[in-house]
Amino acid sequence: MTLRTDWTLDEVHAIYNQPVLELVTQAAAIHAQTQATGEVQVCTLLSVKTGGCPEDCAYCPQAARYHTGVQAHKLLPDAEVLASAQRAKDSGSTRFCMGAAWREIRDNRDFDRVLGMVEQVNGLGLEVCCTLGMLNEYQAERLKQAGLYAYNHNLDTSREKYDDIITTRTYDDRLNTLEHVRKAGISVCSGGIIGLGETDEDRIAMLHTLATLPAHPESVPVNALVPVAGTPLADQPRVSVWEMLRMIATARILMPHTMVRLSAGRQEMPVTEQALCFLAGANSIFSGEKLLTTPNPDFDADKQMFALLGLKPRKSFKDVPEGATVLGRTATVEA
Ligand code: SAM
Ligand code: DTB
Ligand code: SF4
Repeated sequence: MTLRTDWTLDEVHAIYNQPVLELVTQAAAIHAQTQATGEVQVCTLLSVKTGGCPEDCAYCPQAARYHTGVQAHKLLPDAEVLASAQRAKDSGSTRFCMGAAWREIRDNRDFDRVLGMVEQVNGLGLEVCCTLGMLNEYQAERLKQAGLYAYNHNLDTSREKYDDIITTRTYDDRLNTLEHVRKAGISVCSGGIIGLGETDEDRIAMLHTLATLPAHPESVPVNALVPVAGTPLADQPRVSVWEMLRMIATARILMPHTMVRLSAGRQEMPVTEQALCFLAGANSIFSGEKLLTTPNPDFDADKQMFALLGLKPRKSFKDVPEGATVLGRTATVEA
């Protein structure tokens, strides 16, 4: 299937606004053509540095300016991070993503320590991902050298809606970071959140921006807002499964080879709703009892769901040719 990065806004509009079951059917067909249906990537998150963030992201429990009761802590000790990565691996996770409540990476001792963590987690045979805020080309290069596989940096919403949600940085800052990640040869993970009070037009515009980047992100997380008391968005109504389905299915149609991740919001979703999301083309989840600071289904719950739905976990480094050596290790390691 040819990958298109020249989608027009009108085309995205037409795809997104189809009757929902037709949209899901179309996405399911593309999913079957381009992906191993029945395989779901299992990723685990760890907040290595929590809270006290200077940014004003209206959804975020870790922004210092909101009083959310999140217990802030400094960068975790290496041993704690490594033990957590080992637990994730033992529970069947293949990607481990370390998050820090930073506005941007600074060239300091904490960054040096994160580079060491990346190296150690990579040594466990896990795909290592980080989400550390904005970065420059040189920092991206250092992460790559340390063995980083993917970097998560979300657009979050449309350019038009952005200023209502975050004022402490711009949409172009976000896009520049993605460019630095791409340039360093790191796998790009970028998506957004729905339920922030945005319109369908905003959702369409965000998907259009992602699908018309110079290359599609290798993974696109679709988060449902987890409303957290103390944040400006605490009283937002929860998004419905129909809204998630439209986002996931449209992302699948626009970016057929991308991993589409059913991300935040699963804790509140019955298995029947999650099943529809897999049908619509989602093929990745976060598993483990916590996302960064909020609850998430644990490994056992997800194992039961996989058994019920006949899903199996995707192997790590699958998008790398079999036998190729990546960062000093041979691809297609343990499932
Ligand atoms: N500080 C870094 C940054 O902003 O890029 C990395 C961590 S930040 C918490 C990572 C992403 O988590 C955000 O871009 C946002 O998409 C998502 N997120 C944060 N709070 C959320 C919430 N309450 N509900 C859903 N997603 C959320
Ligand atoms: C992403 O798109 N979602 C994850 C991950 N990337 C970093 C984070 C979700 C955070 C939800 C709120 C919390 O647990 O603090
Ligand atoms: Fe800070 Fe990231 Fe939360 Fe924004 S989303 S407040 S940058 S931790």
